[in-house]
Amino acid sequence: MHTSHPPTCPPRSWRPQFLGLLTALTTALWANSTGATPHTIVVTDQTGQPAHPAVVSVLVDGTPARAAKGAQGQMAQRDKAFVPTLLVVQTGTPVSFPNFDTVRHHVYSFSPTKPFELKLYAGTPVAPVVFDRAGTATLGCNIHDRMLGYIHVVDTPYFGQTDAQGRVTLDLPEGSHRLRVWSPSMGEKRPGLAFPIDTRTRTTRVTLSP
Ligand SMILES: [Cu+2]
Repeated sequence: MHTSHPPTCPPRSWRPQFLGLLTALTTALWANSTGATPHTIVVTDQTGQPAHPAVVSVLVDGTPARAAKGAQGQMAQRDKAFVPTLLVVQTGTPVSFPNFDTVRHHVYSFSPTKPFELKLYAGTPVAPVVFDRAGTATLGCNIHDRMLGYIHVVDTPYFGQTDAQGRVTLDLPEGSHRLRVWSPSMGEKRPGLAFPIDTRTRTTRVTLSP
């Protein structure tokens, strides 16, 4: 008797390869379904100190530049200051400007990214301001000269701000992407510095040149 297997059963020698393929497929599917892996970016300034505050954004091919419907941001005014001092949003995000002070504010920006003016108001202006171009808007108040804030607008949903140690961790899709770092010290005219980033490593360290 030589028919130890039914005719449909593959020869014994095929099985390890088949199992290997199955494992590879399962791994690929698992990676796709989990989507993103945490990646830490560490930013240092030219003096070797942690860069803070700094905005980190990662451009991933195939990702929509504009924010999904429902995105929103908030730039409050509290104790005659912008809170937060630096807000990062994705392109197309409406931002509200609630005033939590008892005095009125008159917020404006002359920046080409988004020139606007919210005339003397208390409470929250009815309409939010939509930030529809990437770049940086410097904010001021006509009443309080010392008020200074920034809204940095990025063409990607992958962004964050460094902490006091100059670190930020983002969940990124696997692959090679483009990293951009901007800090208020660069001024609103500069888009930020570009660096390569690859998720095969867990950490990317970058230094800001002058
Ligand atoms: Cu004010």
